[in-house]
Amino acid sequence: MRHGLTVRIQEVARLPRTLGMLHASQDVNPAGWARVSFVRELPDGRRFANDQRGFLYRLDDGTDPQLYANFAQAFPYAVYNRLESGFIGFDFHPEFATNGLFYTVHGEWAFANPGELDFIPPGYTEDDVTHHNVITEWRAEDPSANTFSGTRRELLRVAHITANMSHPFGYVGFNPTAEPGDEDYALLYTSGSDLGFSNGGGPHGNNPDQTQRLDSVVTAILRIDPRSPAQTNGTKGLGDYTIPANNPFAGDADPETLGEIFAWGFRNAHRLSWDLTDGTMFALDIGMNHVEEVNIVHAGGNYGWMAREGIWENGMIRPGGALNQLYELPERVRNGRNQDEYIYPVAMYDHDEGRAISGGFAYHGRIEALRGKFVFGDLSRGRLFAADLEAIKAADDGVPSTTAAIEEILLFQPGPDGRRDLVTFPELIERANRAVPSRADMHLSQSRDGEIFVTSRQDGWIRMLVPDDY
Ligand SMILES: [Ca+2]
Repeated sequence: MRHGLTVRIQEVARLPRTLGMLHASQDVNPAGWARVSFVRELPDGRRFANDQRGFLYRLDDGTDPQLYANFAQAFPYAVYNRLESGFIGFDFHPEFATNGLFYTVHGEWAFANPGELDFIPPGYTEDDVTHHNVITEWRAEDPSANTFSGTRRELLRVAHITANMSHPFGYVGFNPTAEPGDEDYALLYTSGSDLGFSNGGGPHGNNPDQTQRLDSVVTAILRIDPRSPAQTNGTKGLGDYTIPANNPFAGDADPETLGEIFAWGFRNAHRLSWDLTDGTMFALDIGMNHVEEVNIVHAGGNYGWMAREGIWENGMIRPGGALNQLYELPERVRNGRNQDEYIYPVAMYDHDEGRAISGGFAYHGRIEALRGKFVFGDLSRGRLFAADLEAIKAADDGVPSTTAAIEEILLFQPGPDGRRDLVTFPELIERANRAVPSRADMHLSQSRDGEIFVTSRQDGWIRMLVPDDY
């Protein structure tokens, strides 16, 4: 891996301390100051961030956190003891300023839960359900108000079957490049997650039969029109939303395919993003024991899990095989002479370099060194990487063996006498928390003008990558 890039990182805001708020047994990281996972900005310039322990903050002047909505209070069954848990993610409707709509995703305990499930993975019953995955629409009475007051409506509730709430629904978001009148405008995307049917534990984990099927939301990125069919007169999905008529399986007249599926075959594509210049859609997919993936998403595409991991066959689909095994593809498939039914990653790295891929964005902002690159990171180790966007897009060629090269982004802070003091992301967390973090828990978000926020679920800080002379 090349080590040529050095970029300045700058503190922007720290969310309020919620350490100790939950009982230690119900908190995946009791030592964390606050658990930030998303920063989102509105067209009017307002900035928001979440603490997964259950709070949505607005950041006045971009830096001063003030409580906007108490999510924890609204959802008494929410689970907080997994990495992706609590108040996992949120996004605002592109017309939030007038309609007051925003969307959240979270997980709940199934025990004594009165919620009505819209979908149980094939072959299971209510008795097998351990957790619920829930997507909610909120409507602010006054979108310009400083604190939320309004109503909410449940869009979708999907059963989790494995013992742990591993790889739950972990993302909601809108394509920021879609304009009114575009096919993609105001359609809500979800993560593509295997709901733990890989290593989620219990008697129903390690189950390849729950993947590679179109009659299930497991592993699929969904694309929905969040409006109720009562409002649109369109086709109802599994939950209280409308199936977009242009979705790849919406008009196939096949009752065995779900119309809300946009693309499928992901293990845990927990972050999606769009190149703000040309609308290319990316999915960052966390691998099993070996390969972390950057994918370019095409409607109707099958990205391989649990049959493929990176550009290898995963051993789990072989008789007597295991999740941690990889097998070389036949040479004629690897070099693209004979294409199979899967779409392969455009960039990847293995577990010598990291453990779990974080978010990633096509960068066209103010930092010269990063312009024209795809910037992403490793969630667990807190390393930042880049690959040339041109190479990433060229690798979207149907040939598994062609992928873009990756280089590491080193971070610095200005020292005395104009010195550049190199610092790692885990070191920044250690300084903030005065303790060595067990993991970086690093997430990336993007500002409306294309700059990159770097946050941590360990220290509650929101930082930004900034130009040298910031
Ligand atoms: Ca390729």
